[in-house]
Amino acid sequence: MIRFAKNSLAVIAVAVALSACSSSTATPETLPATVGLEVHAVSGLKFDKSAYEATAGDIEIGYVNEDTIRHTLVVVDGDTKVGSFDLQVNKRGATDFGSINLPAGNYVLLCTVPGHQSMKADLTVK
Ligand SMILES: [Cu+2]
Repeated sequence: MIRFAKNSLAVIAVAVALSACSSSTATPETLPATVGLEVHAVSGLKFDKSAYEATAGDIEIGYVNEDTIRHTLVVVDGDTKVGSFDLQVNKRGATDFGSINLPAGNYVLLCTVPGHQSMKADLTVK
């Protein structure tokens, strides 16, 4: 009985490892359901959209890397980075997420990796 259980776990572990491996090349890791705003870094040093929208208050932002190199994500208000919010995704399929509290207003999303100035998008919070 114990041996059977161990074997079952091993089979499950292999299945999970295989599915995790295949998903990393095709679909990104899943983000928590609490994520209200999803931003993707795509090839060509850009985000998947040039403008995003969110609802004022605590905003859970998820970041997905569809590119092959490292990218970060910060929120800027005017010239000032907002709080300590700083997401980082190191390789294709990597995800990161975090919460930031924003009052209504117009913000900018940026990637802070040197040379990635083109990774810039508007964030309108209503
Ligand atoms: Cu970048």
